Amino acid sequence: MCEERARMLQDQFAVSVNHVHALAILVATFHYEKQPPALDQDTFADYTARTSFERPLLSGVAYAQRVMHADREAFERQQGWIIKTMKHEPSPPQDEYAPVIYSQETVSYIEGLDMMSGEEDRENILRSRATGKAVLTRPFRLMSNHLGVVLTFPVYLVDLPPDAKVEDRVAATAGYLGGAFDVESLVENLLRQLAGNQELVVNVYDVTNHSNPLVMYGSEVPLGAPSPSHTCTLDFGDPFRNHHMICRYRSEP
Ligand code: WA2
Repeated sequence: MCEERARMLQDQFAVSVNHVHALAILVATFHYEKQPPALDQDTFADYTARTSFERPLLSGVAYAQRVMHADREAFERQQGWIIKTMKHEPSPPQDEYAPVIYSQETVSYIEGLDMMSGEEDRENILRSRATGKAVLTRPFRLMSNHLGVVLTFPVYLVDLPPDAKVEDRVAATAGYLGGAFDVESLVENLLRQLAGNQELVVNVYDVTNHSNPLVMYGSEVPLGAPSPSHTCTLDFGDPFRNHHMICRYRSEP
């Protein structure tokens, strides 16, 4: 029963990641490879709303553009708003910023915010552009106040070979396409649909640091409790992170 739940969660995670990958290509194609850009907030909001069924575990997706400090004034003048921090204060001067310019309506509250102003989001942005791959944060409280993780794909201005050097990747970075896995509410919905759900307690942990497992889903039973349990490994597609699921019966049958 644990294995079945782990596979189901992993599969829904994988299809969501694949679709965010396609959205990163959509931004590269229509925002950067067309002159003038053939994408705007309304089009992005409409397309992401109509394709949200493809991303069952994501509460919303957004695109944050890379803005260097020297270009900040021109960017703000062109946009008609100023870059704010994730605490909703005007951003103090930084070397560079990652303000959200396109967002799905479900996460419209991150519009205009510098995603580099949050520790977890910032680390994700830096790791995604250095590797060219999809990356995940550790579990943390999202701005929705739900426990979850953020997924980030880099968008580059030019096509890069798979073995491109980190400095070339950073130099070619246009922005970041990402979304929030609202694990707390969307995984709850997923597991509720399964038979025998009342008897089984499911917990998911980020075990990247083995001596400090982080709860990603559930909290009712502490890790290492003496009752019999089953552990399944999960692969969410970021080789830097390790996850597993622990299932146990609520009470002895
Ligand atoms: N999206 C939604 N809610 C959040 C969040 C986030 N990040 N961070 C904290 N709460 C646009 O990596 C780029 C999305 C970040 C992408």
